[in-house]
Amino acid sequence: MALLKHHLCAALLLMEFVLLLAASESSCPAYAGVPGIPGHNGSPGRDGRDGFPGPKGEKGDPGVGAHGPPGKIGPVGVVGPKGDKGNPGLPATGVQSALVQQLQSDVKYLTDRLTVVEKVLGFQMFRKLGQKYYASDGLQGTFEKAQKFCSDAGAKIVLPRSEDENKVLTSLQAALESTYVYVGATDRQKEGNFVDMNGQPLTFTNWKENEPNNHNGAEDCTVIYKNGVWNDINCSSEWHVVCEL
Ligand code: MFB
Ligand code: CA
Repeated sequence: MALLKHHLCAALLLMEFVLLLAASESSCPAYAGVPGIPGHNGSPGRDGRDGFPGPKGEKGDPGVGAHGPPGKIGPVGVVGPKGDKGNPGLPATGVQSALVQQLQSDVKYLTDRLTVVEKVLGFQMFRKLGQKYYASDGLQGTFEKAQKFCSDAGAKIVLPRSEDENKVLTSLQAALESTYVYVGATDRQKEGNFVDMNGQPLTFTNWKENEPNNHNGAEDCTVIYKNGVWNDINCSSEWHVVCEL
């Protein structure tokens, strides 16, 4: 069936072609055929050439440009007149007063500690124990020289008040490679009654056996031997100086 159709179409096309060919070559009038189906739009043409420049437009409104970078800081102004005195503050409450007092106490403590630390940093070596520092520059001298050296440094001559403090002092003594270090205990006021530099009784001692013995009747000062025991000594002999802060 399909083959028959195919042959029929082909015959019709051939017939149309023959008719058209005859119409174009003969004199008989050709009748306008039935208009064909409109063809598809052709492809767009090439761009035209640029037109002539148009007339100048009217002036535009002023633009709003982006703000430029900030300018340089101007010169310092003249100091204005002193302002009026402010109104008196409200009376502090009990809590505020207590807080202010605590803060004042804390500031004083920290200031005092800072003063001590700055003094300690002026020495070549030191040991810290609790709130105390034992410090030395390795100086040797008489008891008087030792006392003045420490006083000039804002300190006092060392005096251990416990077994622990005694051990810390001997550790510093080892670092100094020192045999004897002066300590702040004398019986210059009353023979045999050793007191501290404020004239107060000693709360801790570590006398060597058979000491103090006031050897030759001329030993009113005190030194600590490198093993930690104490001995009364002549105040004019020269030994290492350690200060206490
Ligand atoms: C004495 C001592 C004295 C002197 C003397 C050289 O001990 O008590 O202070 O150190 O030695 C034996
Ligand atoms: Ca002695």
